[in-house]
Amino acid sequence: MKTYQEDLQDKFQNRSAKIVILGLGYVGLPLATLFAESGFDVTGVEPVLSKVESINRGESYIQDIPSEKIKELIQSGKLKATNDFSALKEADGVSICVPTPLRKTGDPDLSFILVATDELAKYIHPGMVIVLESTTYPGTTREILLPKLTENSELEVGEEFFLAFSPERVDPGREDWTTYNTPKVIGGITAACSEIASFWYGQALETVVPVSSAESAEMAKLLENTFRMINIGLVNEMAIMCDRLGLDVWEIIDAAATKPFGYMKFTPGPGLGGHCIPIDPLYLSWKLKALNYTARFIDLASEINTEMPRYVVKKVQDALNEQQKPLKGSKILIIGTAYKPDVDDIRESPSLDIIGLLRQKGADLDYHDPYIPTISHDDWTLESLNDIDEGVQNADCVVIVTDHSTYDYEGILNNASLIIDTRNALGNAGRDDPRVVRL
Ligand code: SAJ
Repeated sequence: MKTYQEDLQDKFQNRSAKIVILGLGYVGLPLATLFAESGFDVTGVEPVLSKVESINRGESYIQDIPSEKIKELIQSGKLKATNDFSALKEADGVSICVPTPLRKTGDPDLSFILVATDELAKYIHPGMVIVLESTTYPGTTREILLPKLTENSELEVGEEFFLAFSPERVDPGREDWTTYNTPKVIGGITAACSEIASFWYGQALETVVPVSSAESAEMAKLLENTFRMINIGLVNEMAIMCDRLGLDVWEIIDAAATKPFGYMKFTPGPGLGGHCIPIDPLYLSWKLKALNYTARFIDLASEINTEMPRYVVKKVQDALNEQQKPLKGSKILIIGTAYKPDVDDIRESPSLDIIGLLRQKGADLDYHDPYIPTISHDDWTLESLNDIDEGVQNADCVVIVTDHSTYDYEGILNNASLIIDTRNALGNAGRDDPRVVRL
């Protein structure tokens, strides 16, 4: 008589295992297509009906996944989408890829994980592997998911069902490192959980990195993104210090980056955007606060990064002041509003704070972003300008907030009367031009 683990191993090996992905966002959809391409029957459970219908029509809404790939997998029957959680009834392998944002209070918002887990608890059965991918604080898998999954089922974890954590490492817009070839860390509640979850993912991903526990996998992800957030905070503070010293932070960063070892280049900016880097570390500091420990590096970096939009607005105010122009009533054009170059995502983007602050000070605002046609935030709504050249010519001050690669920076420089370049997008041409102020 085979154990459940052995039976699952066979099903993963011969592709008869049924896969369900909870959440078809920038993590879940690429993962679903990868498992489907590797031969599994995959069902994506997505609560937003318009997304379900889009997938079933063979249309992708995720930048990194072409519609042709979705269409092919839908037509082959390998992939389908639904908003009905009962698809879990037949599932052998389940990946949970739901958002883990922050509440307004700054505390972790696990509501999406709780909904997914409650639905899973209805359909859990012997011989099921469940992998949580959503970034969260160490202990979530064991302390939150495990009790909910066993309270009514009395199933034995590591024997009858298997539970693990595997951090998503999707970098939206990146083409060199994809869901397939980015090494995947996986840690289970028990050794058997690590083994079977790693075996499953190893059927579709290039490299799987098993670790000893779910907590190790949860913490590895937080280390990765906290590392990033703190180093960005450091380099933002370097920009502030260089400004005080009258030094060119961009030249200094480039000089430091010539060191071939022991250094990693980060660049200052108008603040920290995206749904990962500004948020993930706060899950860690929140957890440690509950253990009476203050994660000082995280708190300080978060404070500096959060202050950068205000720092940029002061640069705008001071530069207009030099031209005897009050900020109030001045025409300001924000160039680039997405949270980073060449993506169509505006979540947590510093442009939102910069626009809000400039509006509060009475500036007459426009923005241009080819990826972001309209922005509704707090109490304001703006549409992207169509004609950037006209916008640049009419503006008293242009603020480059996101340096999309599609912009004609030479043209912007030639047509503008004043530019605040928060990304050094103009390079040395900006350094030598009196109309350009850099961070
Ligand atoms: N930023 C800076 N200076 C830098 C780097 C980034 O100001 O030197 C800003 C960006 O403009 C952006 C924010 O920080 O507003 C986040 O940038 P990011 O490059 O970290 O981009 P993300 O948020 O897409 O980060 C993703 C992360 N992926 C996941 O969390 C799954 C991260 O782990 C990756 O390391 C990162 O992509 C990457 O390598 O690009």
